[in-house]
Amino acid sequence: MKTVYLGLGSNVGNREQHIETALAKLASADVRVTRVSSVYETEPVGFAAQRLFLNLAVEIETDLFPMQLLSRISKIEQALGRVRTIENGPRTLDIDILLYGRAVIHSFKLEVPHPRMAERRFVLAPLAELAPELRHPVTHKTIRAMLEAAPALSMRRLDLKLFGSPPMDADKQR
Ligand code: GSY
Repeated sequence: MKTVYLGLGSNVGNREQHIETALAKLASADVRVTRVSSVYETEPVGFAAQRLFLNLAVEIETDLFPMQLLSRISKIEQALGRVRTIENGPRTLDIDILLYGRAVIHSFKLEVPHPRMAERRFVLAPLAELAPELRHPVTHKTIRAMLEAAPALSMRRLDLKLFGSPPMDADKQR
């Protein structure tokens, strides 16, 4: 069983609903959604002329191998109507594998840890809620330290309840 961290983002249509649906689809016999961060509304990075994103991080436990998990995630993105048009452009829902245990993967289809996570405050702020002391398996920096070093970004934490009662039940917080 591996502990995996995912980053989710949406900036098209009903963003909250897309995230709710994705979380519901993700939870399955072989994927246990263990913790969900707060949701942040964030300034778009990469392609500025688009709507603000909602971003969050999710911790799951799974026996799926990385490529199996990627395939599961791609199906969820497609079910939510994701079409890749503009590079770094708007998306109904994007799910990135940020960390898969301590695995380091460089394949044509998948890179883990996510290669751009160090530059992305919209990834690190929610992830730091779940796992501030977790270390990046290559740089060995903690997520907290990565967040402190990340470029500034306009963002605010929303008071949203997703997937039951997140941000997580107090007894599940570490
Ligand atoms: O996979 C990342 C998609 N994305 C985002 C995002 O999720 N949030 C923000 N704020 N900017 C982004 N730019 C890209 S690409």
